[in-house]
Amino acid sequence: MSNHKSGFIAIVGRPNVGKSTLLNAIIGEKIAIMSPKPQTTRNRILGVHTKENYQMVFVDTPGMHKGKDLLNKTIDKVAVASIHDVDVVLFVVDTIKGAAEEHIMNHFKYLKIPVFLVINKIDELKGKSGIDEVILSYLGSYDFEGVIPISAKDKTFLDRLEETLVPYLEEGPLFFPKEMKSDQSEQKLMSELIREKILYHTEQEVPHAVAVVIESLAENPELNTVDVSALIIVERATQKQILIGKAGDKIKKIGTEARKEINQLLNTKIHLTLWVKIKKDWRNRPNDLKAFGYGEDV
Ligand SMILES: Nc1nc2c(ncn2[C@@H]2O[C@H](COP(=O)(O)OP(=O)(O)OP(=O)(O)O)[C@@H](O)[C@H]2O)c(=O)[nH]1
Ligand SMILES: [Mg+2]
Repeated sequence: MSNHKSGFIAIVGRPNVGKSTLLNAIIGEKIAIMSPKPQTTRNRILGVHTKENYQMVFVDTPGMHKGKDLLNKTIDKVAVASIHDVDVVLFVVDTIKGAAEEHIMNHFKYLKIPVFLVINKIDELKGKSGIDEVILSYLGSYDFEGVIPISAKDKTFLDRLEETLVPYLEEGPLFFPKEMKSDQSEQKLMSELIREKILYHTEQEVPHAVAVVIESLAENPELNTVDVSALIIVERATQKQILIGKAGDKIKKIGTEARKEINQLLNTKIHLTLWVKIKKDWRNRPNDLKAFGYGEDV
C-alpha cells in the first residue's frame, strides 16, 4: 500500500521579486540563475524536491510583465500558461505592491487552482507590523488560499511554506527519479550561468539584448578538461563593443566568473571560450528565438 504524494507547484510573480532565489533555496542547489536585473529568467525551470513521503515539483517561471518585443511576449506566455497545469500556485510578491501585481492577479480570476500569496524579502521589513502592512495592501484583492511571509535570501520560514503545501499534493507516484533536482540540461545551465554574469556586468539595454548558446562541448582527455565554446548573441555593434570592453577586459571577466562557477557547480574542469556575434533584431524573429532556446514549451 502506498500513500506517496506528489504535485506541481508554480512560482509566479512580477520580475525581480525573488522567484528563482526561492526555487534555489528550496532545492538547495543553484538550478536557476538570479540577478538584481528584471527579466532574468526566460524559461520555465523545473525544480524537483523529493522527500521520503512526497515529491514536489516546483515550476519557476519568467516574471510576468507586458513585453514589447516577441521575446518578452513569448516568455510572458510561458509564465501565464504555467498556472494552468499545476496543483498549487505561489504568487510571489515583495514588499512593494504595484500595478504589475494587479495585472497578474487578473490571470487568477477564473482559476480553480489554489493560489497562495507568498510575501518575500521580509528581511527588508521591520518586524511583524511591516509584514502586516503588506498583507493589508492585498486585502480584498483576491481570495488567496493563504498568506506565507518568507525570506528566500535568508531561508526564513521555508519549512513553513513546505509544510503548508503538503496537503495540496495528490496521492501519486514519483514524477521524476528521486536523485533528479532539475530538468535543466548541463548545457543549458552553462549558457545560463554565462548570461547571469553578463547581467551583472552590463547595464541598460545590453543585458536584455543578450542570448547565449553553447556551440560545442568536447572532452580533452590530455588535460582532463571539457572545452566549451559559447556564443553570445547581441543585437548591435555598440552592444558587442560594450560586452567586449576595453582591450577585452569585460568579456574576460565574464568568462572567468562563469568558468569558476561552472567548474564548481558541475564538478567538471572546463576551458571556456566566448564568442560575440551580432544578430540584428533577434528578439523579434521567431526562428532566432527558437534557435536560442526560447518559447519551446508554449
Ligand atoms: N533582501 C532580499 N533580497 C532577495 C530575496 N530574495 C531574492 N532577493 C533578491 O532579489 C533579486 C531578484 O532575485 P531573482 O530570484 O532573480 O528574482 P526573480 O523573481 O526570479 O526575477 P525574474 O527571473 O527576473 O522574474 C536578486 O538581487 C536577489 O538577490 C530576499 O528574500 N530578500
Ligand atoms: Mg527568475
